[in-house]
Amino acid sequence: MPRGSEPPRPIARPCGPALARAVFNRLALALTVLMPACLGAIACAASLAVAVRLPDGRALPGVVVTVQPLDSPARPSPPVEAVMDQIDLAFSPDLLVIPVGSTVTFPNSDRTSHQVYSFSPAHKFQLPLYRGKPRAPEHFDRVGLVTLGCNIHDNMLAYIVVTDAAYFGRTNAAGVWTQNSVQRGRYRVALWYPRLRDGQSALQREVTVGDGERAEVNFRLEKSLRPAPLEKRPHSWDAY
Ligand SMILES: [Cu+2]
Repeated sequence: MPRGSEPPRPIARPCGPALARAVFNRLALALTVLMPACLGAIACAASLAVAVRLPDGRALPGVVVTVQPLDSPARPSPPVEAVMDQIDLAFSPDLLVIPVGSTVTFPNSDRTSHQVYSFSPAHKFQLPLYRGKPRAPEHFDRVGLVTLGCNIHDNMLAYIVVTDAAYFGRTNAAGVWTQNSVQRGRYRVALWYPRLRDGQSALQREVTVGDGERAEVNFRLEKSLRPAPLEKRPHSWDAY
């Protein structure tokens, strides 16, 4: 019989156990192909650790750490939707670090009304006297420090750090902040904390992160902390 006249053969389509085996084999093949690339990427991933200590050597928790690339344009993190509540006549939390372009909602969980405001150039606003949930979140589209207060209660104080940093966070109880999967390159590491007295230059440091290495930056403050602004009020900026 000429080849062209062979009767059409049914196409074999695996099903049941055969289908499971076929899927498994394909996954195994994909993993075999991809694994060397993944291992390479993991091997190349670098980490950055930033430690902050007081002049007497004690660790300082809660410090805001921002990391900006020096060899490339800013790479801000994606915006987030954050919440800053008002509980027992205090902002909660009273320190937020958010990527530029983020929004913050200011619910009021107290029985009394609050009137939240900011005179900071990075975001001036005032919410009308309210309880419960305000109408719309505030949009923070400029980099900078925003200091918040309440027109009714002078002891209410909070900070929002709006940043376009590639990486950011806060130091933990050991005074250390660590970022994994850092791209290689030169960076400027900067610190912010409400009670710092050191000058700007002492609070910044350049660091070069190479492939696969753990880079470390150690800050030892030169000056002791200024007194907490509202010493007797609850606050959380020491937390992390
Ligand atoms: Cu208030």
